[in-house]
Amino acid sequence: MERIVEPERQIVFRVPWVDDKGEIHVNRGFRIEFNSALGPYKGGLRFHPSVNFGVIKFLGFEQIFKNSLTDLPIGGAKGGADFDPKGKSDKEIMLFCQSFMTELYRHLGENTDVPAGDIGVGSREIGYLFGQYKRITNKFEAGVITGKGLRYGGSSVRTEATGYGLVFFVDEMLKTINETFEGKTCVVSGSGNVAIYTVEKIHQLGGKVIAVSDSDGYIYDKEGIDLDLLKQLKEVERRRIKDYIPYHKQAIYKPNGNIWEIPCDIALPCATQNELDENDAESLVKNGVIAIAEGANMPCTPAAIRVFEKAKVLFGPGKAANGGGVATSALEMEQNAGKTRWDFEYTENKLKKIMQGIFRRCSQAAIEYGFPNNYIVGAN
Ligand code: NDP
Ligand code: 2IT
Repeated sequence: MERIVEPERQIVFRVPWVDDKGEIHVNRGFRIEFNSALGPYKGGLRFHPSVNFGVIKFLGFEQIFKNSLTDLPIGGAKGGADFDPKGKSDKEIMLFCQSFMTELYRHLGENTDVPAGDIGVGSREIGYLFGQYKRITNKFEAGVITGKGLRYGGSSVRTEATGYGLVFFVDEMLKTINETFEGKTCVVSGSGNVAIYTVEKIHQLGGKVIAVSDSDGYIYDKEGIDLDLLKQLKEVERRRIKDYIPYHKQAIYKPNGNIWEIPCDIALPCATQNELDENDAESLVKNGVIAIAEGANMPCTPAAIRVFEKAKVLFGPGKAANGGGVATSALEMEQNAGKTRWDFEYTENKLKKIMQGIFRRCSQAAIEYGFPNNYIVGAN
């Protein structure tokens, strides 16, 4: 315990950048290289104003165990900055990413430390970060960062991986009670990368997602979320979730609304930490929820988890259920090392097998230690 709770290395640095008006700003950058027992440090970068040492540390600590559960050769890390990407122009984002990498590059390497995305960091940011690494080092070292664009070393399915993987994991949990996604009503919080591809896979498997959210509120669409519109609004136009409403008369927007009050069979928190508390858990249980799984990192508070445990509903902890993202990052590293590219179907199949493996390991460990069906104990 003493050795694992102490990060191997903690890096904190200044990130100065110039906005479109010519004003200089200074943000704080972090990289916590927590553990390299199993492979190079691996984990995402988060750009969000709430980022501080504590946030990056808990994420990095979780990442050690998540990565080891995938059974792939990756150590644990996390990083980011207290930078707020909201409302910034492409140029401002680019200048920030370049400045961030101008300091971070010296700590990275395909066999040393390999970042990826997280909240506020998607393929646009990864592209700027990778480009700056390439300029400074004069090396096309593709395996130094994952989540790259498909034309310069990215892996197919990486964009979809966390959401798809989450749904594959839940599908395995449902099998234990002879259930499937077919006909199930689902609520997914957030409307970013993880949420969008969670919705996509649920719809492919015959379930219906009736609500998604952002930090301003949620939308409820009894007809089921219009996925093409959601992608257009969030991925292409970078707009807010309330902008869904003018396109669908039956949909309702609740500013500051609590998404967990909506009755559903399956609840999947996919936004951020501590977004589902004890009261939320009680209302989900009262409304007959059968399964909850964490797409986000630690979205359920400890008190909420106790409510789910008491009610004996299926619960998939994040370090197991959302491991599909980092697992597919490891597949991207494997393709980069082999200078090769796999197609979508092949890669998705690999992801599905990895998620089934994670589930099996959690399930078997839970039995072995006398807590059958407790996937938290199993994962830990
Ligand atoms: P995105 O930036 O793509 O989306 C984040 C979503 O969560 C947005 O809808 C955002 O709303 C909402 N959100 C973020 N912070 C808050 C907050 N403080 N309060 C309320 N809502 C918030 O990030 P991802 O989808 O990539 O990440 C979502 C979660 O999944 C995170 O916990 C992340 O650590 C985890 N995760 C991500 C993986 C990945 O591969 N991307 C892998 C495994 C886990 P708004 O736009 O209003 O901020
Ligand atoms: O929390 C996570 O697992 C991620 N943000 C993905 C990390 C990665 O290296 O792909």
